[in-house]
Amino acid sequence: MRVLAINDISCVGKCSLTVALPIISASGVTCDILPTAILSTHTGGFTGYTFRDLSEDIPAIFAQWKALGLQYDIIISGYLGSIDQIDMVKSAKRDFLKKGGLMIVDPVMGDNGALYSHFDQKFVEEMKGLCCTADVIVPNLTEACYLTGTAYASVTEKDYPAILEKLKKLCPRPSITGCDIFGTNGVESCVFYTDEQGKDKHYATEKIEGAFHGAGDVYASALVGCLARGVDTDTAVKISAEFTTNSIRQTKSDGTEARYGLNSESQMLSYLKALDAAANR
Ligand code: PXL
Repeated sequence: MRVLAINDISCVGKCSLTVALPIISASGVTCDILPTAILSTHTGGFTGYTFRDLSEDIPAIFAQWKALGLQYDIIISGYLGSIDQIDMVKSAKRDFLKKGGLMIVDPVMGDNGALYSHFDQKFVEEMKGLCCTADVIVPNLTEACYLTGTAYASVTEKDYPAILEKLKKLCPRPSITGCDIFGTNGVESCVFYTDEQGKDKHYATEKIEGAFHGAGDVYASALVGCLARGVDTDTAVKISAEFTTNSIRQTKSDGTEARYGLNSESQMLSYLKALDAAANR
């Protein structure tokens, strides 16, 4: 099983490839990478970071990979620095995804109701086009709102099913992370998702207060690991959501600054145990 992760390298801040590569590899599958840019830190909560766009290198990388005849079972794309890079992901799918392989798009664009620096409405429109080429998309609630033209500020929990329904116009198996619901146990954080039979479902974990950077990358990487090992969507969502919540809890108890990313390292073993049990069922 061979996975290609397309994302940036943020040297500091535990997100994108520094999260995807360890988690997907530890899941027990080959993870090759295509770095889209190299930044000294990620762009959320830091200033003065360096940003080297690697777009120029990508045609030659693809040419060599074609000569090698590389083909992937799963391609996952994450942070993309420009509209050109969105086109580059589309061409990676055409040239390197096996017939019947899985295309997963994490439409990284924003959080907490706002777009990250460098992104605008034109980028959102192009990202919608990329989502249309995917089998699975994993936006957070902010990104789901931008992709569906929903006003984030007025969203309540009653709206989540309708947002999921709208996302299905882009892609058959969307999931939305970070959806707060107010149940009998207090506030819970939910993933709303569509399974491989087209049924809409949700899975709730404990809500831990705070804005934790890189949570979406941990969730998406764990989901890829599970799907790559043949785990069904329900179990993959459950394992990935629990791993992410455990990592958030660890980060909070360690007291590290949220912008430095999730301390998921110490939670990896329990993720892998859950994955192994599900994959070998
Ligand atoms: O975690 C998402 C992400 C990935 N890569 C870069 C980012 C962000 C979010 O801010 O800035 C460079």
